[in-house]
Amino acid sequence: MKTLAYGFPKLGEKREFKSLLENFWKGKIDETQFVDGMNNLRRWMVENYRQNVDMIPSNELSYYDFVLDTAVMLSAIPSRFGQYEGLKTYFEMARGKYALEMTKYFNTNYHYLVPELENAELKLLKNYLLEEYRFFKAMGVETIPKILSPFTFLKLSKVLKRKEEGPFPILELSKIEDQATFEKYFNAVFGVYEEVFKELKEEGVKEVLVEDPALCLELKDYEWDLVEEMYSCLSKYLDIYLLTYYDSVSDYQRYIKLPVKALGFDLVSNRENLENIRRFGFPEDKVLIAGVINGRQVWRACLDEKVRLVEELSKHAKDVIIANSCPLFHLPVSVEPENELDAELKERLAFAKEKLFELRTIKSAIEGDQQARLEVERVKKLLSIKFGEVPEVREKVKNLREEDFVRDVPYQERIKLQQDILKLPLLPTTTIGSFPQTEEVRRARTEYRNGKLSPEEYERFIKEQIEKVIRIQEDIGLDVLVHGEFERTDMVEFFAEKLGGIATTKHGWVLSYGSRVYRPPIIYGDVYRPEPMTLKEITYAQSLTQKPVKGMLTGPVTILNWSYYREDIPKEEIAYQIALALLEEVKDLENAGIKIIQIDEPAFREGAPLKKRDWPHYFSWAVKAFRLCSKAKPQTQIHTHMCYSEFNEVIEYIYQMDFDVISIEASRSKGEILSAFENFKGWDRQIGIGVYDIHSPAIPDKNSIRQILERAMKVLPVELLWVNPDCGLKTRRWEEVVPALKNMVECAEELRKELVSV
Ligand code: THG
Ligand code: ZN
Repeated sequence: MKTLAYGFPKLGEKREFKSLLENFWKGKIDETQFVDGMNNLRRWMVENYRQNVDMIPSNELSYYDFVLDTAVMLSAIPSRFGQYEGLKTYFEMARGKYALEMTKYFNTNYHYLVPELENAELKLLKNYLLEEYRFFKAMGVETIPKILSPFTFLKLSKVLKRKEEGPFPILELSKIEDQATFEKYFNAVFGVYEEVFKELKEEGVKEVLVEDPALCLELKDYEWDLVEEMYSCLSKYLDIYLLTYYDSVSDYQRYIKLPVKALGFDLVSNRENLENIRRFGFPEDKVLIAGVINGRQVWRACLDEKVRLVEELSKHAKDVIIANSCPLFHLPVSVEPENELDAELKERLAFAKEKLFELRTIKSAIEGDQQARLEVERVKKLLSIKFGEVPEVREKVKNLREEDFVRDVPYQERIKLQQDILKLPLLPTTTIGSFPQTEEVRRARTEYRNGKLSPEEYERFIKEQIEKVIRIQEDIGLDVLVHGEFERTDMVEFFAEKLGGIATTKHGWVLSYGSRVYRPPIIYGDVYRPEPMTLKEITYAQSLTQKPVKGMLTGPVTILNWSYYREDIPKEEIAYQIALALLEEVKDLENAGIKIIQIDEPAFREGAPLKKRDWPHYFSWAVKAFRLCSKAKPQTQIHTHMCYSEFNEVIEYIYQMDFDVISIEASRSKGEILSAFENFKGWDRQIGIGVYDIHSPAIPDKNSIRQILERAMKVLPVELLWVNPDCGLKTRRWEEVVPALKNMVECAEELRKELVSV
């Protein structure tokens, strides 16, 4: 019996990955220093594997995103980037002015860059697998190159439908929906993979790890046909170890017949894979990769159960490999440095390093190792003790009734009451909430945390920042203001720190995209609000201006989806607990005279399971959780915000959330999101289509903003439109933000004048 692990976090113990990238971008280090640093990280990752598991993957350290690497490997480089010139082009594609679109990888908070296929002429540009294999081989380490499958690659890609020239070329991209297009690109992509595999074989490589999570989506027959064809051809070159994750495979019968050496199963996301193995058996001639250690949650595994599970699987399969259930990069590196965590909680946690150790322990215990057996027993006892219960919270959730999820007055009536109070112009302008988190702001927060600034001094500092940002917004001429969120680190972490039942870490960083990191909080117990969370800052901001200031909250679904969460109660119950805590905040804000409350739900879509048949259940509670926390007075205008997801397919559910206004990120895929509203019969909610991409440092000119607004006006009545950037501005600099917003406001004013004079 062997162990395998994959997807170990590349971030490094001290976020070295982030520093290397950012220093390289700033020109503080040159390419040689950059590559040397990255090679150190590569060795460190492999060393972690080597100490614990038998099979070691390579090609796991992408300089930005592994989907982008796959696109580069295939030379799928849109023509606007010109000839590929190494890292320069690579980072242009990732974060340049006309960068690729970014979206979430399946149902996770990891963002990948969406490959854009302009045509089906692809060739092998860079064999990353071979390069990395050689790198480790030279050190005397035998690794198994890992790659995304051609199939999943295509499921994540978009093809170019139409290009609209103009000051800002608008691209109409769409997922591949029809068989002919799919086959055309499949053949092209597949041809390059054959070459990659051929080169590996010539190098003496025997095995390859192929990640194919798209096999957990509901697929069409022709898609399965292509997958079969693909593996029967690729298997001629190398032994394929197939990995699927985030859900059960969608067609067990077809999956187990794939002509590969080993078949991987996620055995923690739900019970379906296991039930299928039990019911239908497992082919004799294949290896079963048992994903038993959860790569997405931080809980220590009940090793006893895992040992028994692997033993059971060994009865079905001749050969079993013990593995993690999905990539480990959803986890921080190690629990060890978390000195400030409650000891009882810390003991229950396992991050990436500890998960590797768990894999090793399971194997050793099965092989009869005495020490491992003692560890299994110790963990079993530890986990049997209950933790973090608050009976009142349970009671409140149990007593919820249908009317708690419904606002008292329907939208068409509410909107009149709201407009009587707010008196907003046509095309009202606003921002999403955060303003630049400057060095000064970060420093003040750090100094406050380590006691260098007293609470009074810190409060004074935040108040100064709020006053400054209110004046700036008034100068720019925005209609609805925000307080800037200077007191907040991350939009989820901030609330997690204030809520009971949720812990935050000090070093638990996880990559979100590129070099951007966040620390997912840990929901370990029943959630409640000990005291108001945002009231002081918002009401202070409102006291400084006649214009409405939005109260800013993060929604229950997002707090839940961007945190690790307990698994002993249903996810929906946790969502309702958080929603009830947020509702208390909404009421406090209303009572303090706040007229608009924005409850952001950027993770609303990504929480959806992979299979559409599971969507009704997920969205039913996700919608309800939002409605529960947003049951405000009819006069209070409820906004929400979403970004970096594929929204089109879930627009019906978004509508059911019953907000008054939504702002939605769309800068890189406007055509697509607008067509969703076009196709939606009876869409009546106000909507702010992001008019520029905050992800890029470029300052949008008035023409490009106007182009987007005019497009939106063709699809939606102008009365419904708001004007805003596509996301929060915290990662931008003031020098970029002020001129960008000025252009935006001027553009809205010009359009207003023209519309009135017609
Ligand atoms: N918070 C969380 N998840 C998110 C977002 C967020 N997911 C989607 C979306 N926003 C994009 N993700 C991020 C994540 C991190 C950052 C920006 C966008 C970011 N992080 C700082 C950094 O990497 O420098 C954190 C540094 C710090 O606080 O010290 O800017 O907003 N949970
Ligand atoms: Zn956003």
